Amino acid sequence: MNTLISTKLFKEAQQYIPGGVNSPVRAFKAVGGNPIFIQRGEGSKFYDVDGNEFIDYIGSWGPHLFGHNPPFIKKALLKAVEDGTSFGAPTKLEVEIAKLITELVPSVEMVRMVNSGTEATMSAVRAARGFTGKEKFIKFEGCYHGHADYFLIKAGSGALTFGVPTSPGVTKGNAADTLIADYNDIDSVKNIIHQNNDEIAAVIIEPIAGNMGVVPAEKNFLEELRNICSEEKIVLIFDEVMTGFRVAKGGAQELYGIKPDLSTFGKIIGGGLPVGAFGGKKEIMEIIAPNGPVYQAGTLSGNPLAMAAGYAALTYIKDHPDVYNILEEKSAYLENGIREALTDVKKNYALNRVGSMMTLFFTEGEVNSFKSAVKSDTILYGKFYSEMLKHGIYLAPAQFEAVFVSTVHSKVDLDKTASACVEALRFVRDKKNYKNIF
Ligand code: KE4
Repeated sequence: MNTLISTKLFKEAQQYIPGGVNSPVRAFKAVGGNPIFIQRGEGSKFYDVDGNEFIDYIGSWGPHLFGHNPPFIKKALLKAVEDGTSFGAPTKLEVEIAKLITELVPSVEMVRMVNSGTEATMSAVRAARGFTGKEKFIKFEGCYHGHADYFLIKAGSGALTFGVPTSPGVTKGNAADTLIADYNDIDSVKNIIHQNNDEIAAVIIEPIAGNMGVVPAEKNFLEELRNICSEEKIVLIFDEVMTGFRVAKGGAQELYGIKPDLSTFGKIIGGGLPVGAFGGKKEIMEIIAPNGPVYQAGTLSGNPLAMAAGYAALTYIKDHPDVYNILEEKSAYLENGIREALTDVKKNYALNRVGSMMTLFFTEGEVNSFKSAVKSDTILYGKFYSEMLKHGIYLAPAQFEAVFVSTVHSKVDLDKTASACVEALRFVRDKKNYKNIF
């Protein structure tokens, strides 16, 4: 595969941008080789600057539920830009999208738009602290909630990929208020609550973890978590930045039938533009400035272009509830193809899927916790990744991530992916000294 222009661009990029990328996971450090630079996307595919075509399964890390550049989002954006890009004053569309989110996600009575998932989770924890007057909060090892200081303690996603789950630059003071529990282990939560008598403002969790790879919460675990938070007057925050509008119209909370006190969103609600949101119980959200004393702000929050793209995406979901049946059918078909490939190479790797998000872990046996997820052979994954790339399949360039199926991945795409999977798994199996390949 010719990647000359990408290689040249990457060399130049590294002179001006840390690591040559604007977000670490894009750098291919976890899988070896150089990142490819993308020229354009269309439907289930995108094309790099050297003209190579790829079936894309990261979909910008989740936003592209309908593939790249869906006509109805493009149309909404082109119309919006005629009126200007940003005003720094309220607009009608902000009211419309807020109403629509509260309609699609019943636990959300009031919502504030922000510009990223990090801003959403950061603001949600601040709201919980302001509402309860307490300072500590619980997160789970392997969950990633963006890069705000107090989340970068035993975090997932890129922090885990690069082996720095607890980042330098995060102060001891910040870390002191972040308490770490074990995912799917309710006793670890109970112990922390018992040890920190009445000092805990919130629990934040990915109800379906995507950032240690896909690891769904067990239903009884989430139910017990909900009950404990209610009893202890701890704000339960579902971080649905990845799962919101991805796994169901109402997100993971709809699948589990559990109502959090606050929820955070991102990705899909921006239709590919920078958007995040946090919302939930009115009694909590009313504490946010300018109504209440908890300050939270953003120059471009509710930006007209981002709102136009997000509103078009959410309106499509509202008007086409069969979207999730289509996603389930395509994703189950792909899962089946990958399982057949695993049978072909006689490997029992864990393949976790919820709806249209999934992860193939290079470890045998069940992956239902952080500890089991990190048993994966990341070097083997990296070699598999590179082989799949050669076959024109673009997966997440890191083991501890999710891949995403869109409504526009065709049967031809899925069949091509499954057969590439057979070839890549055979190659990795037969390459005895794969460790020396990079
Ligand atoms: P952003 O600040 O990157 O928009 O969102 C942070 C975030 C918060 N919560 C969850 C559950 C998330 O998955 C994310 C971001 N996801 C990663 C992918 N694992 C973004 C990719 C990247 O960091 O470049």
